[in-house]
This record gives sequence, C-alpha cells and structure tokens, in this order.
Amino acid sequence: MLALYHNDMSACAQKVRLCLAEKGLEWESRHMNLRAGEHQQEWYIKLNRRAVVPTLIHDDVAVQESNIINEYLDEQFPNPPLMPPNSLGRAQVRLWTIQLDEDIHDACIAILSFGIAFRYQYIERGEAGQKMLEQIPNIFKRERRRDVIDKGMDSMHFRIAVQRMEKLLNEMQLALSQHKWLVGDDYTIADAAFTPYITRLEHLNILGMIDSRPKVVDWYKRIKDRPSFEAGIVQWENADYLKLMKGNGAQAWPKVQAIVKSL
Ligand SMILES: N[C@@H](CCC(=O)N[C@@H](CS)C(=O)NCC(=O)O)C(=O)O
Repeated sequence: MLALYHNDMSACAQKVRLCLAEKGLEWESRHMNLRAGEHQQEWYIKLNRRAVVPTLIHDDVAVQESNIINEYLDEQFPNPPLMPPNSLGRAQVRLWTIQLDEDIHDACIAILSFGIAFRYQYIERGEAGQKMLEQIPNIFKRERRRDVIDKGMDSMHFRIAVQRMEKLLNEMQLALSQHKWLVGDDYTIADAAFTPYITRLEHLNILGMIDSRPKVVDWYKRIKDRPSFEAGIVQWENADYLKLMKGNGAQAWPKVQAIVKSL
C-alpha cells in the first residue's frame, strides 16, 4: 500500500506525484492544508520532523524528503527505471537534485513564491500567520521567510533568489545542449525533480525567465507532453492559488526583469 501526505500545489509533492505517475503506481492521497498549519500538528511532526510535505507511507514505513522518496520508489518499483544504470549517471542525477535541497527550493523558488504571492496569505491572517511563521523549525528558512513576507520583492533574499535561478537556468541550458534530458538521453528523477520549479515560474507568470534558453524551452515542452505532467501537476492545480500567483506575478514581471538586467 502506498499513501502520500502531500499538498496540491507543493513543488516537493508535485515532484513525487510525477514519479508515481511515471511508474504507473496507485497511491492513496492524504492531502494537507498547509495554510491551516496541518503539517505543524504534533501527530504529523512525528511522521516528518521538519514539518513539511511530502511524506510517503509504504505499507508500515514512512519515508521523508522528496528526492529520497523518489529514489526509494525507484528502488522498490524498478520499472520503468528512472535512475541511470551506472554509478556515474546516478551520481549526476544526485548532483542535480542536491541543489534543490541546498538552496533552490527554500532560498529560491519559495522566496520567489512568497515575495510575489503567498506573503499576502500570511499578512491577511494576522496573528495566525505570525504563529505559523514562528513554528517553522529551521531558523534560516524562518528568518528568510519573515524578511520576504515583510518586504516582498524588496527583500534582498528576493534578488538573490532571482540571481540563483538565473544560474540554474544557464546550467540547464548547457546540460540540455549536450543531451536530450538533464542527465543523458533518458528521462530520469532529475527531470521529474526540476519540473515543478519551472512550472512554478509559469504559475507565477514569470516563465519569461526561460525564454532566452531555447533548450530549456524545448525540454519544458517535452515534459508537458508526458502524461505524468497531467497526473502529477495539472490534475491537482488549485484555482485560488493559481489566481493569486498569476495575478501578482503579472505585476511582478517588470521587477523580475529589472533584477535580471542588473545582474
Ligand atoms: N527538502 C524537503 C522540502 C519539503 C518542503 O519544504 N515542503 C514544503 C512544500 S513544497 C512545505 O511543506 N512547506 C511548509 C512550510 O514551509 O511550512 C523535501 O524535498 O521534501
């Protein structure tokens, strides 16, 4: 039995749903409302000490961390394989995915999302929003988020996030100039892992960031043609979140462009 504690619009959950879809696996949905703080309740922290989604349940075990979950799924359900057959290929996949944990997720795409859109949900909630912020266990993540909620796109973390995203997109363009997918000529966990981050740019109405990288544009088109994109991302889209992101994103685009130009 497979079950997933996840959230409809969470990039880390999207990444695991893509992998489940690529493998054609059946799973039970245990959806968590992050803005209601469901992931910060005691029972869930026992399953996931960082108080984040996703968490995979496989029979009687719980597995945390989206990149680790995807590798776990690949080992437990090897067909079709989503990891290269050799050590070097697997090392290359991990060199891509480690970047998401190092900085792309929390310090980059989350900061862009909060700076452009989600900060308004926290501000609207007043004290309840403040309480949720205080309950984020990781101090670096908490303080960065506090700053971007307070200052929006004027936070220095917002500018750093745009700069880091530019570097990533350049690296993707280079890799995709050398082979069809991020690691070689087969689709791997690395492609699944980076999909939600490019989709987030689209949802935030700042997908123009990839326009000057034709290989990335082509990769994203091929990603969207795969049935897993529909099953892992599109079917779970939340109309309210999309409206918030798209609307604020349209206004944010000139500011993002100005930051890119100034780099
Ligand atoms: N490194 C973790 C990151 C998980 C993570 O940050 N999840 C976000 C959603 S994409 C979350 O649960 N956020 C809730 C919060 O930050 O309070 C993973 O890859 O699973």
